[in-house]
Amino acid sequence: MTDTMRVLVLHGPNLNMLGRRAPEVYGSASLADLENLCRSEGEALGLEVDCRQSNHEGELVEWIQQAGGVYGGLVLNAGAYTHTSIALHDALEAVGLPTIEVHLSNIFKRESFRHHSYISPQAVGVICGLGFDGYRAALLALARRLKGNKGA
Ligand code: CA2
Repeated sequence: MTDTMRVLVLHGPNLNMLGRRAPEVYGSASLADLENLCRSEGEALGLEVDCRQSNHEGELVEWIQQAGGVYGGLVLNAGAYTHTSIALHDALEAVGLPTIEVHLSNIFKRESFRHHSYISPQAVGVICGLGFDGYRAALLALARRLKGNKGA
């Protein structure tokens, strides 16, 4: 498979806790369930999907930097770093890969500090509030884009 049809799904801090706490906000399925869904949805779309999670900002920065030339695109749920991290913004700008920002919850229905994202200006699109379906939509959009269809 060419690098263009590889997608890296990145999860930021605390998303390893999915399914263990706060099911009313994030659902009851685990991060492993979500990663399995991403891999199988990706396969159906002709994508090879790798998934990683970190609680450390610098590690996420390094993974984004290293994704250049290896992956065709990124799906990024940066967790709370979404709202704080200029470093992630700059890493996305530097790598230049098409990135779809995803949030499980509708960040605009929540506290005002979640309404601003440092990721969005670097993303081709943003999806929030759809739970796991947001990842399905992100992978579909990336697959279509990587195959040369930019949105029609
Ligand atoms: O809705 C999302 O996907 C978020 O990116 C999740 C982040 C939050 O800081 C963002 O504002 C929106 C938090 C992830 C924490 O995940 C947990 C899962 C289970 C239990 C506790 C935390």
